Amino acid sequence: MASATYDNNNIFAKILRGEIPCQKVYEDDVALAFMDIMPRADGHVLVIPKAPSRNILDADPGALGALMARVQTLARAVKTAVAAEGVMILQCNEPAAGQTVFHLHFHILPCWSHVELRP
Ligand code: DGP
Repeated sequence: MASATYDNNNIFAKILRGEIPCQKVYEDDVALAFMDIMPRADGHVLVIPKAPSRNILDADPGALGALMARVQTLARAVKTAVAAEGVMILQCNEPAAGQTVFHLHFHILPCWSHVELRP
């Protein structure tokens, strides 16, 4: 159930429309992936659906399945690309949970046992 309406002027909607540049790493008909502008780790990538969803709470379950397949593929690729020991998938819903951009997104965060995530 939607917790709030989708705002077409959020930053990721503008990136999808090409109004704001991004460092793109992957794109297909379902998803766009690009480097996070405030990386919490080397290789921090964001994966967003092309379809408008505020967050996971209002996303279509079928569309989520297709999106998660992209997240898995990209997580594997990022882990290999930066020679990470592990990878964290982070996804926040609503301000109380740390969401700051209100278009559904998954963080792909490469991890190393000796390196802490940046705040
Ligand atoms: P969250 O707090 O989960 O809503 O994560 C939002 C992320 O989006 C945060 O890590 C910073 C990133 N971000 C915000 N604005 C931009 C932008 O204009 N470009 C890119 N590439 N990332 C952005």
